[in-house]
Amino acid sequence: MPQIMTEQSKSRAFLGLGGNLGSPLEHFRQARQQLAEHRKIELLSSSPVYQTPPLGGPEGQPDYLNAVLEIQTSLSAQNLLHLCRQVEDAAGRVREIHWGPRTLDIDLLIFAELVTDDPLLTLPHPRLHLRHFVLQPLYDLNPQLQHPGLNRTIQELLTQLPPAEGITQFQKTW
Ligand code: A4P
Ligand code: MG
Repeated sequence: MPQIMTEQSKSRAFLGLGGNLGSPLEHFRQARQQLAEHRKIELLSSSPVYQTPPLGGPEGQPDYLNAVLEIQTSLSAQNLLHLCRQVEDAAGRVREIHWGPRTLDIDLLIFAELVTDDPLLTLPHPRLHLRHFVLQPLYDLNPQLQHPGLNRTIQELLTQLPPAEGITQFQKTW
């Protein structure tokens, strides 16, 4: 009897990691491991980790670490966001102040070619094209990647921004 194909199609996605409380690099490592262990996720690559000055939020919050993961997944975008929320919670994330300090934030930056403006899940991430701390690690992974909404490459978006201030590479591999 012919085998019925049940495998769902896979999407490539880019996840932004950010954190500035506790040991963000440890939280990044744990998050990556938890995601990679999920049976519907395959980890493709990890960008270098950058140390970045805080954008917005309360005065005097510590610098952030930021990085990007590239994955392939058969999860839907909603289910992936839900999983990321669980991974944030496992890192002790507490939501108090808007853009306030956090142990771990995971944003869905790009999910396949999906473009949505749902406030619960906006894709691509609505601020990604404005932020060095997102574009630089995305550029490291794939400068020719197309932003599905703006139809520009990551390289084009990065060169449109004013020069980055205060962003340094913290660790190339982790
Ligand atoms: N949400 C909608 N679309 C998405 C998406 N594509 N990915 C909703 C993730 N979440 C998305 O998220 C708030 C709401 O966004 C959720 O209900 C989710 O359904 P949150 O993680 O609870 O809160 P947040 O991260 O504080 O809010 P927000 O507005 O997403 O903040 P951002 O844009 O992530 O910015 N400075 C530096 N240097 N580095 C940073 O990483 N991060 C922020 C937070 C500010 N300044 C920073 C950094
Ligand atoms: Mg967030």
